[in-house]
Amino acid sequence: MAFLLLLADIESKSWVKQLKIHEPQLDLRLWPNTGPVEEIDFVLAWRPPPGELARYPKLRCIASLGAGVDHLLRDPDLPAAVPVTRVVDASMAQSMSEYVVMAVLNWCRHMPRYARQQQERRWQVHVPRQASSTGVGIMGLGQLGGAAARHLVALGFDVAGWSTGPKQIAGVRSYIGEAQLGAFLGRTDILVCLLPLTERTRGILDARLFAGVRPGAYLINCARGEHLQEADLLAALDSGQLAGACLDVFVTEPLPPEHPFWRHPSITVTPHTASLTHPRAVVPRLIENYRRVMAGLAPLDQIDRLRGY
Ligand code: OXD
Repeated sequence: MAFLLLLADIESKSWVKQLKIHEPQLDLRLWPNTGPVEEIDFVLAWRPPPGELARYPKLRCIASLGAGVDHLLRDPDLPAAVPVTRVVDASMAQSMSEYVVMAVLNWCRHMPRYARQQQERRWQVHVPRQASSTGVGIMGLGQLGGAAARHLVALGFDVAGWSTGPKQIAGVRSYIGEAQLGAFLGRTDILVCLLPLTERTRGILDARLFAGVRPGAYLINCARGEHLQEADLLAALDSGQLAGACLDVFVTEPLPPEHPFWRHPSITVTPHTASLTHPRAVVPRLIENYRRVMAGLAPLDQIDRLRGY
């Protein structure tokens, strides 16, 4: 009945501490020191090497350490019959909303320009963009996108969302599927990507999409780097169709020093920090799931593998 912590590029110390607080008897193994593989029942994973999870023959649950599960589903050898769960946590939704609100307000209040002006000691006023006449379009209205949309509505923005199915969020106009994508983009001044990464959404932030938004629009991507066609963003910025972008996620992380995004005057880069998973917040639910699985019950927060999230 062992619990494996398999974190490829994350510090494990605070996870171990919280797991031990909430389940003192836990037989906790720290990858790669797994002990006999047939003893592992439950794994909490972040970016495991492909093929690794197929090595545990008695696995009963694979828990993603984040809200996203693309880092698990891209493994062709992921054991087919083992349930996969993701983190569903109010503090992550709050944190993501704060990031999106920060980026939206930064743009509306011209903060990237003022940062440049400060370097030059230049005093020049730019008229703030008004919330009520700024169309914010959120792609993905799940737990994170829905929370961000509510915060922006509360600030008075003209908010719409685009998703695969209809969503009812007060004050948010809902657009559905490919058929309504054009109408959704056509009213968008600030495009926010909070989609899950699936085969259908990979590369979705491309030239065609950028051509559909209002001229001079702003892009905020805090989903996955693979949603974005990087060359198409650079071209849209060059042509002026997009006026700027705030990016938290990248195809290659850490973003390589030679990458053009670092030095681009219209791009703000943050290091995948929009919404971090806090062990203290999410370990109680993980332990609840561990106990459920050990008792022969289905875990909570399971994803649908066919849908991809
Ligand atoms: C997540 C992330 O998936 O932080 O939670 O990227």
